[in-house]
Amino acid sequence: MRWFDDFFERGVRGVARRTSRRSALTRIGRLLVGSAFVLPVLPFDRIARTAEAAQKKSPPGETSCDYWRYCALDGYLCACCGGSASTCPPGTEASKVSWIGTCHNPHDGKDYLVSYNDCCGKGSCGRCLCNTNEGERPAYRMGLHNDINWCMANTDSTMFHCTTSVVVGLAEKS
Ligand code: ABN
Repeated sequence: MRWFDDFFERGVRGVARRTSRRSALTRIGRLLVGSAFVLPVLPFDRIARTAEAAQKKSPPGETSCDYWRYCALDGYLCACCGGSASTCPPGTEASKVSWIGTCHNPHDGKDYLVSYNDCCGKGSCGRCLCNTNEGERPAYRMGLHNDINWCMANTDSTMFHCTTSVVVGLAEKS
């Protein structure tokens, strides 16, 4: 194997003779400076990252079905109909009866009891229909049933307009 060692030794010595340490450092330096100019203009996926950051900054608001308080809702959001998440629009009144849900608030990690009231007295609002239905039960559990016009119990008008969601308090742990 002596010839093998000699062969490589000659090769390595040849390269060392032809390249000075200074020229090697110059080349490495050029490479580093070049990449500092080139890398920032490469087409990285900046748009996706910007959208992701924007989403993190603004959690779903009152006009989005994903707003945490709307987890067991079936109806048009009153926040899209001239009212707010918890108040009926002018000219309508809250249903005398309501159904309830238990929703998880991602901001404090707790579960809350939420009361859903239909707002009555005008025809269907028709905006922001949400059907989240978490924990919803058929009509044999009326307090958890949402697929019904709860305005039917009101005396002035039984017309359904939209639905509000009112946080009642912390949910009891089962
Ligand atoms: N509770 C909302 C609703 C109203 C009318 C019909 C179905 C559901």
